Amino acid sequence: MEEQPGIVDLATLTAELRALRDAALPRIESAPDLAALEALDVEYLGRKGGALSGLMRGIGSLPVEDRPRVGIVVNEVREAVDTALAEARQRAGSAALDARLAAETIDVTAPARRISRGALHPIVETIERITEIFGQFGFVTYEGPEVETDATNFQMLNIPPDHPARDLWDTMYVDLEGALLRTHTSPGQIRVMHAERPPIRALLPGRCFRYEATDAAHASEFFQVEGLMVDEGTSLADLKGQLVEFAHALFGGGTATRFRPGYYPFTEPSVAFDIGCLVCGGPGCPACGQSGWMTILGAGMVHPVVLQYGGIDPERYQGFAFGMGVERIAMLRHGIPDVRVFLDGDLRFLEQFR
Ligand code: 2NL
Repeated sequence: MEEQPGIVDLATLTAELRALRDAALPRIESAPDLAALEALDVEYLGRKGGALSGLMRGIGSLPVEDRPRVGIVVNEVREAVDTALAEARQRAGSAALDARLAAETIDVTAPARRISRGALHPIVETIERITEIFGQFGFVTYEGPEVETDATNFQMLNIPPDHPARDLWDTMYVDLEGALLRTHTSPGQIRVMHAERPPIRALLPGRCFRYEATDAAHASEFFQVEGLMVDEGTSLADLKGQLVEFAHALFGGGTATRFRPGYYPFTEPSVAFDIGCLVCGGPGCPACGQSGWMTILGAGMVHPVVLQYGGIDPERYQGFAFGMGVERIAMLRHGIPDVRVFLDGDLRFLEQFR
């Protein structure tokens, strides 16, 4: 591969060196990018196989006194090519940087893209408000399972099999012996009584299920919040005081309240708790059926049999309990006329609560 250097004289070698330089400089000048410059560097100055190295092999055949002279020319040529390469590299480098800077420009004055912000569902927001208020009275929030048993959903709540009161809850059953979808969150309270000892202040929000024909007031899935307080000497006076405070916190301090007799198998006595109609404040209103009152929850003193089923001695402890439909509360707070919108998932509805 190595070519035998031919016999050359000083003038020829000098001319060839200068020709090399004169050929290299315009090519360096017009190289398009750093990669092309790298290739030219190797082509002209490469230690092995570079054009300059090739010519320098001729130096050995010159007379000794000519060698330093040609050395000077070699250095001139190398320096000229080297300098041209360095300058061209600088230009190509800053051109590349300029191009990158131009391409990556950020306009800090451009308007920001709008962030689509989520929000709590009105059911969730209402549950949070209710648990916040009762939290201030010392109630702790618990959750129970949605698939329950006949024992905890009915029997331990003083609703035996074939009891006529079962007609009040049109139950959805699970294909598993004794299992059902809870019709209220009360079975969760039974679980709390089994897990804790008095004093108990428990709040139980959650999804419930009933086999219903759906209309503006009924859905087969809905939410409840139940409360349970068990302690020595707990009385109906405690129930009344805490529920009135709750109504004032949720609907405003001036809200009128009343208790009426009610019926539940798991409480005795049982009551219905009404607030003065928020729409009219008096009789003759379509929102409250002309009475001027709206029922917001049911409550009562926990039946002694239910305390017993919960493992609590009814001779020593008494309790009150209440339950409210979350949709109903949310509808009153936001003026929503139909329960079906809560589970439709229609963004036009949900976006109003941002
Ligand atoms: C309603 C009425 C109520 C209860 C729920 C309850 C739970 C236990 C013992 C006794 Cl473990 N009672 N819960 C009591 C009275 C009423 O709910 O209409 N809710 C929507």
